[in-house]
Amino acid sequence: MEKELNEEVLLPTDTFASEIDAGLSANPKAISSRYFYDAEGDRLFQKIMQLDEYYLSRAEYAIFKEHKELLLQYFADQRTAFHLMEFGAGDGWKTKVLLRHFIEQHAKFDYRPIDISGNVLQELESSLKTELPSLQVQGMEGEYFEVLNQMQKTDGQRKVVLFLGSNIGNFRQHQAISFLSSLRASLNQGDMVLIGFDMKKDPHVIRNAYDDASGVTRDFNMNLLKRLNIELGANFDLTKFKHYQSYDPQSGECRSYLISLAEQEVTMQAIGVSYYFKKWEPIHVEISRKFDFETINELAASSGFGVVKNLQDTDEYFTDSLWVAT
Ligand code: AVI
Repeated sequence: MEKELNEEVLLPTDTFASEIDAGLSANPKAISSRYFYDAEGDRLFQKIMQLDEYYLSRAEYAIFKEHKELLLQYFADQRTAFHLMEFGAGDGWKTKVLLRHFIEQHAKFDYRPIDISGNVLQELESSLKTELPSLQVQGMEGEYFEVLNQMQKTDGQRKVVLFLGSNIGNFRQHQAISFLSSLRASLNQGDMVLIGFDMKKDPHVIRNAYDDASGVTRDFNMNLLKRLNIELGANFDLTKFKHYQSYDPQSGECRSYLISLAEQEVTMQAIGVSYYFKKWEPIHVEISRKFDFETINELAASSGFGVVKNLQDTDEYFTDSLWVAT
């Protein structure tokens, strides 16, 4: 049954409502994947990361286990003190491999996870307090670049920024270049970034990762419609949409769609608008790009970085690429 609307729900005060409206009024229809992540979306994404089919997190974890010594050598070149910053750290499962090793080696660093959610930061900080009590942690709430820009003004210490999990794959090439160029503008020459890239591979392996047998990824995508029902007073009938995944091995684009199973009209009370769907009409909801070294080099060069080292897992499924700001 649909959640009853309250007054708060009906107020389209943010860009959320207007972006959804623009996306559903467009042809073809599209909604940004950043709207997946309400509390339920966060919970489902945690579940995805534990799926057998979703190899990405395990591959990056294996890279950190294997190469933590080397990473510390690069990060703390000549035993320089550094700030280890992380964009969107989540529960820090992978990063803790590095943090633990750096502490054991008495590296001079502090850890500064950056997130727009104060709750995420609090949970991470409290788990770190228990697991790594001697670690200096300073969670920084806010937009990524705002936080970095503030630090640039006050602090000359080297920064190393982690952007893991192939989050970069959720951007198109021009968006990725613009994001990375903004990142570069917030850094000083010699600062470093470590970026996780999911690589092109057997297309079946990729498709399975985004269309798992137990249907968690389907629920993750469908949750977007639930979110619109709850927060914007929409009346999506979830039985009239299905999740569909495609992968194009040439472009490396893995795409997620929600497909309308019937001709139908959906109304969104928060904006007082109805949207018409043809039978089989898709809403494009996510792009998860897969990379090769050529594209990684092009991204670095176009955004003001030089590639220092590419680290891979033994299957060569995933690359953590270490760049320096030039
Ligand atoms: C967050 N991002 C890197 C994930 C990905 O692989 O594109 C989101 C995701 N979507 C479906 N499964 C996982």
